[in-house]
Amino acid sequence: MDRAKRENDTHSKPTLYGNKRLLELDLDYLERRGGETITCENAESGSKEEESPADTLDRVKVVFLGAPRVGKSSIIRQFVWSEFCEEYKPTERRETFYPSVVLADRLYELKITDLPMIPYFPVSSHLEWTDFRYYGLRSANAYVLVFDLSNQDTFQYIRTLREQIYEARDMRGVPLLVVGNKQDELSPAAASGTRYRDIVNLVRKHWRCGYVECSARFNCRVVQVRIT
Ligand SMILES: Nc1nc2c(ncn2[C@@H]2O[C@H](COP(=O)(O)OP(=O)(O)O)[C@@H](O)[C@H]2O)c(=O)[nH]1
Ligand SMILES: [Mg+2]
Repeated sequence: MDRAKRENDTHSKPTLYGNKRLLELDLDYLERRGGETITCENAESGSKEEESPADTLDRVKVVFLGAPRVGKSSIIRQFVWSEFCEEYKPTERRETFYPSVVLADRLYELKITDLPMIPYFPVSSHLEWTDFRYYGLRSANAYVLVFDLSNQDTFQYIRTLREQIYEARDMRGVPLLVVGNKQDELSPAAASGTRYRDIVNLVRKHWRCGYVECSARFNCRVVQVRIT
Protein backbone atom coordinates (compact mmCIF):
# COMPACT_ATOMS: atom_id res chain seq x y z
CA MET A 1 0.00 0.00 0.00
CA ASP A 2 1.38 3.31 -1.07
CA ARG A 3 1.11 5.64 1.91
CA ALA A 4 1.48 8.82 -0.17
CA LYS A 5 -1.41 7.72 -2.37
CA ARG A 6 -3.54 6.89 0.63
CA GLU A 7 -2.98 10.33 2.06
CA ASN A 8 -3.89 11.89 -1.27
CA ASP A 9 -7.07 9.87 -1.43
CA THR A 10 -8.06 10.92 2.06
CA HIS A 11 -7.72 14.58 1.21
CA SER A 12 -9.05 14.44 -2.32
CA LYS A 13 -11.93 16.59 -3.46
CA PRO A 14 -15.34 14.89 -3.60
CA THR A 15 -14.80 13.20 -6.94
CA LEU A 16 -16.90 10.22 -7.93
CA TYR A 17 -14.34 8.04 -6.19
CA GLY A 18 -14.33 10.30 -3.17
CA ASN A 19 -18.11 10.19 -2.93
CA LYS A 20 -18.05 6.47 -3.14
CA ARG A 21 -15.68 6.33 -0.21
CA LEU A 22 -17.95 8.55 1.85
CA LEU A 23 -20.97 6.45 1.03
CA GLU A 24 -18.96 3.42 1.89
CA LEU A 25 -18.26 4.82 5.32
CA ASP A 26 -21.89 5.61 5.89
CA LEU A 27 -22.86 2.09 4.95
CA ASP A 28 -20.22 0.70 7.26
CA TYR A 29 -21.66 2.79 10.02
CA LEU A 30 -25.20 1.63 9.31
CA GLU A 31 -24.02 -1.92 9.14
CA ARG A 32 -22.46 -1.55 12.56
CA ARG A 33 -25.56 0.08 13.95
CA GLY A 34 -27.57 -2.86 12.59
CA GLY A 35 -27.09 -4.82 15.78
CA GLU A 36 -23.77 -6.53 15.44
CA THR A 37 -21.02 -5.19 17.64
CA ILE A 38 -17.98 -4.81 15.52
CA THR A 39 -14.75 -4.57 17.40
CA CYS A 40 -11.26 -3.76 16.44
CA GLU A 41 -9.14 -6.79 17.14
CA ASN A 42 -5.44 -6.24 17.25
CA ALA A 43 -3.86 -9.53 16.22
CA GLU A 44 -0.54 -8.41 17.64
CA SER A 45 -1.64 -7.37 21.11
CA GLY A 46 -4.97 -9.15 21.32
CA SER A 47 -6.58 -5.90 22.45
CA LYS A 48 -10.17 -5.11 21.60
CA GLU A 49 -11.72 -1.72 21.24
CA GLU A 50 -14.78 -0.09 19.75
CA GLU A 51 -14.29 0.87 16.13
CA SER A 52 -15.20 4.37 15.03
CA PRO A 53 -16.37 4.96 11.44
CA ALA A 54 -13.41 7.20 10.71
CA ASP A 55 -11.04 4.37 11.59
CA THR A 56 -12.08 2.44 8.52
CA LEU A 57 -10.53 4.92 6.09
CA ASP A 58 -7.10 3.48 5.40
CA ARG A 59 -7.59 -0.23 5.69
CA VAL A 60 -6.68 -2.92 3.25
CA LYS A 61 -10.01 -4.49 2.33
CA VAL A 62 -9.83 -8.25 1.95
CA VAL A 63 -12.88 -10.30 0.94
CA PHE A 64 -13.11 -14.06 1.57
CA LEU A 65 -15.25 -15.95 -0.94
CA GLY A 66 -16.01 -19.59 -1.55
CA ALA A 67 -18.72 -22.26 -1.44
CA PRO A 68 -20.51 -22.87 1.86
CA ARG A 69 -18.72 -25.07 4.45
CA VAL A 70 -15.27 -24.83 2.92
CA GLY A 71 -13.97 -23.16 6.09
CA LYS A 72 -13.82 -19.42 5.27
CA SER A 73 -15.09 -18.32 8.67
CA SER A 74 -12.89 -20.89 10.42
CA ILE A 75 -9.75 -19.58 8.70
CA ILE A 76 -10.62 -16.00 9.61
CA ARG A 77 -11.41 -16.84 13.22
CA GLN A 78 -8.27 -18.91 13.58
CA PHE A 79 -6.25 -16.04 12.11
CA VAL A 80 -7.85 -13.29 14.19
CA TRP A 81 -8.72 -15.02 17.44
CA SER A 82 -6.77 -18.32 17.39
CA GLU A 83 -9.96 -20.30 17.91
CA PHE A 84 -11.70 -23.09 16.05
CA CYS A 85 -15.19 -24.50 16.34
CA GLU A 86 -16.03 -28.05 15.14
CA GLU A 87 -19.70 -27.28 14.91
CA TYR A 88 -20.85 -25.75 11.63
CA LYS A 89 -22.51 -22.39 12.12
CA PRO A 90 -23.50 -20.97 8.74
CA THR A 91 -22.54 -17.35 8.23
CA GLU A 92 -25.93 -15.73 8.02
CA ARG A 93 -24.91 -12.14 7.61
CA ARG A 94 -21.91 -10.13 6.62
CA GLU A 95 -19.24 -10.15 9.30
CA THR A 96 -16.30 -7.80 9.41
CA PHE A 97 -13.00 -8.22 11.24
CA TYR A 98 -10.30 -5.64 11.80
CA PRO A 99 -6.96 -7.28 12.60
CA SER A 100 -3.62 -5.55 12.29
CA VAL A 101 -0.67 -7.50 10.99
CA VAL A 102 3.02 -6.81 10.65
CA LEU A 103 4.64 -8.07 7.47
CA ALA A 104 8.24 -7.31 6.61
CA ASP A 105 8.39 -4.59 9.26
CA ARG A 106 5.28 -2.83 7.97
CA LEU A 107 2.00 -2.52 9.76
CA TYR A 108 -1.12 -3.36 7.75
CA GLU A 109 -4.57 -2.69 9.07
CA LEU A 110 -6.97 -5.11 7.47
CA LYS A 111 -10.69 -5.11 7.03
CA ILE A 112 -11.66 -8.73 6.43
CA THR A 113 -15.14 -9.40 5.13
CA ASP A 114 -16.85 -12.77 5.57
CA LEU A 115 -20.14 -13.32 3.78
CA PRO A 116 -22.95 -15.81 3.36
CA MET A 117 -22.64 -17.50 -0.04
CA ILE A 118 -23.24 -15.17 -2.97
CA PRO A 119 -24.71 -16.67 -6.15
CA TYR A 120 -22.39 -14.64 -8.36
CA PHE A 121 -19.94 -11.75 -8.25
CA PRO A 122 -21.59 -8.36 -8.95
CA VAL A 123 -20.74 -7.76 -12.59
CA SER A 124 -21.79 -4.11 -12.52
CA SER A 125 -21.65 -1.31 -9.98
CA HIS A 126 -25.40 -1.04 -10.35
CA LEU A 127 -25.80 -4.54 -8.92
CA GLU A 128 -23.39 -3.74 -6.15
CA TRP A 129 -25.34 -0.68 -5.09
CA THR A 130 -28.84 -2.13 -5.39
CA ASP A 131 -28.19 -5.30 -3.43
CA PHE A 132 -26.51 -4.86 -0.05
CA ARG A 133 -25.10 -8.40 -0.18
CA TYR A 134 -22.70 -7.25 -2.85
CA TYR A 135 -21.70 -3.98 -1.29
CA GLY A 136 -17.93 -3.37 -1.31
CA LEU A 137 -17.08 -6.47 -3.31
CA ARG A 138 -15.92 -4.68 -6.44
CA SER A 139 -13.66 -2.31 -4.57
CA ALA A 140 -11.83 -4.88 -2.43
CA ASN A 141 -8.03 -4.55 -2.35
CA ALA A 142 -7.58 -8.32 -2.35
CA TYR A 143 -9.57 -11.55 -2.67
CA VAL A 144 -9.08 -14.85 -0.90
CA LEU A 145 -10.89 -17.66 -2.71
CA VAL A 146 -11.28 -20.74 -0.52
CA PHE A 147 -12.12 -24.31 -1.50
CA ASP A 148 -12.20 -27.58 0.43
CA LEU A 149 -9.38 -29.99 -0.40
CA SER A 150 -11.48 -32.91 0.83
CA ASN A 151 -14.39 -31.92 -1.43
CA GLN A 152 -12.83 -30.80 -4.67
CA ASP A 153 -16.23 -30.05 -6.23
CA THR A 154 -16.02 -26.84 -4.23
CA PHE A 155 -13.21 -25.71 -6.51
CA GLN A 156 -15.69 -25.21 -9.36
CA TYR A 157 -17.40 -22.44 -7.42
CA ILE A 158 -14.25 -20.38 -7.03
CA ARG A 159 -13.26 -21.11 -10.62
CA THR A 160 -16.48 -19.52 -11.85
CA LEU A 161 -16.24 -16.73 -9.33
CA ARG A 162 -12.71 -15.90 -10.40
CA GLU A 163 -13.85 -15.56 -14.03
CA GLN A 164 -16.64 -13.26 -12.93
CA ILE A 165 -14.28 -11.13 -10.85
CA TYR A 166 -11.91 -10.70 -13.79
CA GLU A 167 -14.81 -9.80 -16.09
CA ALA A 168 -16.27 -7.37 -13.58
CA ARG A 169 -13.30 -5.21 -12.67
CA ASP A 170 -9.74 -4.25 -13.44
CA MET A 171 -7.66 -6.69 -11.45
CA ARG A 172 -4.28 -5.08 -12.11
CA GLY A 173 -2.53 -4.69 -8.78
CA VAL A 174 -5.28 -6.58 -6.93
CA PRO A 175 -3.92 -9.80 -5.42
CA LEU A 176 -6.02 -12.92 -5.51
CA LEU A 177 -5.04 -15.83 -3.31
CA VAL A 178 -6.43 -19.36 -3.64
CA VAL A 179 -6.64 -21.36 -0.44
CA GLY A 180 -7.19 -25.10 -0.24
CA ASN A 181 -8.50 -25.64 3.29
CA LYS A 182 -9.09 -28.84 5.32
CA GLN A 183 -5.71 -30.20 4.37
CA ASP A 184 -6.04 -32.51 7.37
CA GLU A 185 -8.82 -34.28 5.48
CA LEU A 186 -7.04 -34.57 2.15
CA SER A 187 -6.68 -38.32 1.69
CA PRO A 188 -3.47 -39.77 0.20
CA ALA A 189 -5.57 -41.15 -2.67
CA ALA A 190 -7.03 -37.72 -3.47
CA ALA A 191 -3.60 -36.06 -3.07
CA SER A 192 -2.10 -38.32 -5.71
CA GLY A 193 -5.10 -38.11 -8.04
CA THR A 194 -5.15 -36.26 -11.35
CA ARG A 195 -7.96 -33.98 -10.25
CA TYR A 196 -5.91 -32.59 -7.41
CA ARG A 197 -2.88 -32.16 -9.68
CA ASP A 198 -5.02 -30.39 -12.29
CA ILE A 199 -6.29 -27.92 -9.71
CA VAL A 200 -2.81 -27.10 -8.39
CA ASN A 201 -1.47 -26.79 -11.95
CA LEU A 202 -4.29 -24.53 -13.03
CA VAL A 203 -3.86 -22.21 -10.06
CA ARG A 204 -0.07 -22.07 -10.04
CA LYS A 205 0.78 -22.19 -13.73
CA HIS A 206 -2.22 -20.65 -15.50
CA TRP A 207 -3.78 -18.32 -12.98
CA ARG A 208 -0.30 -17.49 -11.64
CA CYS A 209 -1.66 -16.47 -8.30
CA GLY A 210 -0.74 -17.39 -4.76
CA TYR A 211 -1.80 -20.83 -3.55
CA VAL A 212 -1.80 -22.01 0.05
CA GLU A 213 -3.00 -25.28 1.53
CA CYS A 214 -3.99 -25.00 5.16
CA SER A 215 -6.00 -26.50 7.94
CA ALA A 216 -8.06 -24.10 10.00
CA ARG A 217 -8.78 -26.98 12.35
CA PHE A 218 -5.15 -27.52 13.31
CA ASN A 219 -4.07 -23.94 12.69
CA CYS A 220 -1.67 -25.25 10.10
CA ARG A 221 -0.35 -22.61 7.69
CA VAL A 222 -3.25 -20.29 8.48
CA VAL A 223 -0.80 -17.42 8.98
CA GLN A 224 0.41 -18.01 5.43
CA VAL A 225 -3.04 -17.09 4.19
CA ARG A 226 -1.89 -13.59 3.59
CA ILE A 227 -1.76 -11.16 0.77
CA THR A 228 1.58 -9.65 -0.11
N1 LIG B 1 -11.45 -31.07 9.29
C1 LIG B 1 -11.54 -29.76 9.13
N2 LIG B 1 -12.72 -29.15 9.29
C2 LIG B 1 -12.77 -27.80 9.10
C3 LIG B 1 -11.63 -27.05 8.75
N3 LIG B 1 -12.00 -25.76 8.63
C4 LIG B 1 -13.31 -25.71 8.89
N4 LIG B 1 -13.79 -26.94 9.19
C5 LIG B 1 -15.17 -27.31 9.53
O1 LIG B 1 -15.96 -27.12 8.37
C6 LIG B 1 -17.24 -26.61 8.70
C7 LIG B 1 -17.52 -25.34 7.93
O2 LIG B 1 -16.63 -24.32 8.37
P1 LIG B 1 -16.97 -22.77 8.18
O3 LIG B 1 -15.76 -22.03 8.56
O4 LIG B 1 -18.24 -22.43 8.87
O5 LIG B 1 -17.20 -22.71 6.60
P2 LIG B 1 -17.73 -21.49 5.70
O6 LIG B 1 -19.17 -21.78 5.41
O7 LIG B 1 -16.90 -21.55 4.46
O8 LIG B 1 -17.52 -20.23 6.47
C8 LIG B 1 -17.26 -26.42 10.21
O9 LIG B 1 -17.90 -27.54 10.81
C9 LIG B 1 -15.79 -26.39 10.59
O10 LIG B 1 -15.56 -26.91 11.89
C10 LIG B 1 -10.38 -27.73 8.59
O11 LIG B 1 -9.33 -27.17 8.29
N5 LIG B 1 -10.41 -29.09 8.78
MG1 LIG C 1 -18.95 -18.87 7.07
